[in-house]
Amino acid sequence: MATREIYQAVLACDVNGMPHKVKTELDDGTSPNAILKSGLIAAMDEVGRRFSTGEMFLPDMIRAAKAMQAGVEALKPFLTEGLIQSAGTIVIGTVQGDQHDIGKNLVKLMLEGAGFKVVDLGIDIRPERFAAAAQENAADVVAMSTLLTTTMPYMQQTVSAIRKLGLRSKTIVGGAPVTQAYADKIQADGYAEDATGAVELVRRLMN
Ligand code: B1M
Repeated sequence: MATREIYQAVLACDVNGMPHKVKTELDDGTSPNAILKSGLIAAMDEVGRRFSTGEMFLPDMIRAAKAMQAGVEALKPFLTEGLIQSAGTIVIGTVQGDQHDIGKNLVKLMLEGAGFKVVDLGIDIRPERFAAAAQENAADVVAMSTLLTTTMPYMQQTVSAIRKLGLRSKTIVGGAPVTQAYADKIQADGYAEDATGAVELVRRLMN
């Protein structure tokens, strides 16, 4: 597999070596998407598996995440399609109680690359804060990410907080434990499985 070195570098938590490895892989002709999917994301799935089985502990998971982030940073100029015009405003964040932000940052990056203005609230965002930011920025879409099953209910509370203010912002949800069925259940306007899907979904909702 062409992306094997990148995959191994995440598992080895090689933060410093990552930018060079990504550059070498790109120079060899591997596509940025392949590096992202079969290298970086596949390795983080393996990190998660090892964490669940006790083969890897929290400090290692943090270092592996830093290596992944270094990889995403190096790929950034190649993942974006180029900013042309503001196609709309998106407020994005990771929901209350959740500190995972790698996936959320990828979604943000792809949306920016597709020409949207993205207001990134960060992590651990309370429902009222999402709603207030949607109002302040006249957001077309509010995008929520979560990786923890325990924090999924805050998505529902955020949808309610936005509706309570009578805003016209659409709501979208995503993250590993989230499904289309869950999005339907909490009456969010959409669900996307990955960052590319999020861009397609936002484009669809804004038409
Ligand atoms: Co955490 N963690 N973690 N963790 N962590 C998971 C999620 C877990 C599945 C690991 C496991 O047990 N196998 C598990 C959750 C179990 C559950 O709830 N079912 C877990 C746990 C338990 C925890 C802690 C509770 C551990 C502890 O303290 N004992 C703790 C929670 C802290 C908190 O948030 N309150 C914790 C902490 C951490 C770190 C800080 C060490 C680190 C995060 C660092 C960071 O984000 N800056 C971390 C990591 C790295 C992971 C794993 C290994 C990898 C996550 C990741 O970045 N994946 C993860 C296991 C796994 O997912 N395999 C795990 C790569 C990323 C690109 O994918 O985020 O899924 P992902 O994003 C995807 C899609 O989901 C989608 O697009 C992206 C790809 O294109 N997507 C969206 C995401 N958001 C979207 C929004 C959209 C649309 C699509 O529209 C709005």
